[in-house]
Amino acid sequence: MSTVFLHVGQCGNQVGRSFWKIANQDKKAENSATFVDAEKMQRSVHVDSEPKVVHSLIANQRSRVRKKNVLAGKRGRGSNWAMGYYGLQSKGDDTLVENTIDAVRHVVERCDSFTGTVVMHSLAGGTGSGLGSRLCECLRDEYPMNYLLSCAIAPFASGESPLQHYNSLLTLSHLQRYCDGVIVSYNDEVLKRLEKGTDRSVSFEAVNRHIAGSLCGVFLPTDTLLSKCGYSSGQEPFELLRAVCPMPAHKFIHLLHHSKKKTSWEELLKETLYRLRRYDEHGKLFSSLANVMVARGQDSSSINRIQPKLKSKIQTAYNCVRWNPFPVDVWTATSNMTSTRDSSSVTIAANYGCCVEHLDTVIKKSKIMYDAGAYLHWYWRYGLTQEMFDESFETLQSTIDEYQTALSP
Ligand SMILES: Nc1nc2c(ncn2[C@@H]2O[C@H](COP(=O)(O)OP(=O)(O)OP(=O)(O)O)[C@@H](O)[C@H]2O)c(=O)[nH]1
Ligand SMILES: [Mg+2]
Repeated sequence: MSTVFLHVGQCGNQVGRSFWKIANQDKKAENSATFVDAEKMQRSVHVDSEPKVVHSLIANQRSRVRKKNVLAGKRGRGSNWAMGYYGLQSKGDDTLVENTIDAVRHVVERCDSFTGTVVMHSLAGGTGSGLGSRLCECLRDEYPMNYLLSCAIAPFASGESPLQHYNSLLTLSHLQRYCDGVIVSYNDEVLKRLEKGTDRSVSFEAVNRHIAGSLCGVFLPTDTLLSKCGYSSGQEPFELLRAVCPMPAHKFIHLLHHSKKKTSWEELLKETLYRLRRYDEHGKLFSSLANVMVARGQDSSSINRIQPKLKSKIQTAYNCVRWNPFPVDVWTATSNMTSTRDSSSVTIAANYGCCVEHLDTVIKKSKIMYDAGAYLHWYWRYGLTQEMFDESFETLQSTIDEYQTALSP
């Protein structure tokens, strides 16, 4: 089973670079048709509206990216969702969508069995958000029976761009409509975690390594899902959806990842859960619909003995809903490439209530600007209509309502 990875915009490609650095070191991933083709080249497509970042991916001789899977436009989309979604018709940059879908099609044709697409992109950049949304829409249309999973990066809350709330609103509502699952990584949350215990400033590269480590934590092959003959059939990215998305309308997945050298699994889990945000800003406990814990490290098979204890700790920390009789699944892998040598890692994927807080903030901040008519002319100029904006507000609000019903005790 094979997956195609699509990296969109600067952020999607930079996080992608860190992701592949880890994935390409994992022996099981290297031999799994999920990630690479018969010639060991990545099953990945890289697109940006400007050339610098994507072209640097193939500058390296040992790069496993196929040159024809790298697509670049002529100029960036100015942090404007509408410009990314509709493209620059008059500037000869209008073929980016078609060319990207063509490139994905060629990668799909090289797969014996194509399972689905993983899209990595930011929620705030014009390309990552607008072109990312458009590509998800086209992929759903082109491959209606295959999985579509978005890995989206949420911007820092303290204003990077005045358009970031609109862009997040429009993108999140598109992802809710067209994707089967949406893993949201929050730049603020990752930065805060990495800053703890250090007085040095944390680089974007370190943030990307952490995000990539958590994605690899759940995507790389596990021993739990190996076939009987010991071959990885590569179910992980989409088996995750089966495990943590018990209802089709509840698609938002949160990742918590921690690694350490030489420690017991109980201790590692304790330290991981210590990093979990359990309460919202009003002091109300978040809840979770379903979780998967992936433990990676040499003696991970020893976990079987203590599984019930670990599951119970996760169930309590995440305040899992009562109606789900199996709210925690555990997968293990003996190899751990997500961090330094000899370390073990725990990654927990959860369909967690913190997404409601994020969606609610995006709606509220966008609504204040929208009602004042602020910055809207930038969106009308590139073809966005008022109906699309109104639909996006409605889609996100009904997502929140559905979550609140499912999460209520
Ligand atoms: N974690 C992480 N976030 C990034 C990175 N680069 C940009 N971002 C975030 O992504 C958002 C900006 O998106 P970009 O990916 O730079 O923009 P783009 O998709 O290329 O779109 P345009 O440049 O507007 O055409 C901001 O919220 C940044 O904080 C990165 O390498 N890592
Ligand atoms: Mg850019």
